[in-house]
Amino acid sequence: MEQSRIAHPIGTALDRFIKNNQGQFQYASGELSQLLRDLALASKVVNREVNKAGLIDIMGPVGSTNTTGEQQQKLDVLANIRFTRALTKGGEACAIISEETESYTDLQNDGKYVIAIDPLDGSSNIDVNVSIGTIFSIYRRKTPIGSPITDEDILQTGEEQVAAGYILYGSSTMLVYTTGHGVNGFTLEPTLGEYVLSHPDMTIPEDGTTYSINEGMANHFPEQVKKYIQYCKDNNYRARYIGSLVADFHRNLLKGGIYIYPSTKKDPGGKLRLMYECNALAFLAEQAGGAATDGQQRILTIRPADLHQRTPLFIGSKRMVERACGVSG
Ligand code: AHM
Ligand code: MG
Repeated sequence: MEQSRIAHPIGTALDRFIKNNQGQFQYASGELSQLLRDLALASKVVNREVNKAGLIDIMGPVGSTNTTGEQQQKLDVLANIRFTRALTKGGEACAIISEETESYTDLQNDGKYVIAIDPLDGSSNIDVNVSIGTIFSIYRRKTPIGSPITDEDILQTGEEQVAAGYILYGSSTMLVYTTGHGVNGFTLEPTLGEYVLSHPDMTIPEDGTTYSINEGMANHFPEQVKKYIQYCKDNNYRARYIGSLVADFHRNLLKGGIYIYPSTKKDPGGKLRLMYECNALAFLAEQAGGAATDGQQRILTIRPADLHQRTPLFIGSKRMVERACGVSG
């Protein structure tokens, strides 16, 4: 039987919140809680590095390229190391799928969870002091412990996530996550080094007037998307595009709005990655009362064929997503 939600006052520390809500989780073990704590701890270390990036020589490209041919930034690499280390030490995760590694990492332990992570998303913003984020998805492993990890464990659909979230390194640092029982946001109190509950039970407005899209590419968008952008303009909507998915998503979650990265002539399959960028945000969006699709189907129902698979993304306020996809209006 599902445990009823415990009301928590603003200011509750993340650790306490996780502990008190442990019973909501159907597997009723402390392991998921520990996993969330490991991710939170690693994010504090990454946050420290992000914040001092201007002071020491860790900015700029590291010289290698990642799996999708983009140049890796030093902070991307560092963030990947920090999260991988925390998850390895923690022992609850048996495998990690990361934007920064070609194949998944088999941690060769008895962990029950598979993590998909974009350790530092918004790489073009790292060098220019603009908000960036970490995105994570948590799955149960499917195969028995002790047997080799297989595609069945790795290539799960978004619907199979047991928890997901992001960390936004912005004007303040926030951790927002869901375990399928609503969405809660925590702000890092820098002097205490603690995440405290600041945004309980987050819901996204059903409709909004802000649209976020890289409009410079409009000539290459599908007709339906061009039509929707025109609709936004005709209705004097606000255009807001940071170019950091977590930051754009977070603003729209709080205020109402839509983020679109459609297919383009250059990237017919879209640009964003299903497994470690879109699925987590889609889970959060739906939990907050919003929607996330690829234009036709719910993001969470797409069966990945590849770790680094891309997808178009329409995400945010429900009415806006429906209209942008031509379902209404
Ligand atoms: P990245 O994984 O290389 O950082 O790319 C993902 C980012 C998203 O955060 C952002 O919304 C999008 O790419 C911006 O792309 P563009 O510069 O094409 O508008
Ligand atoms: Mg990314």
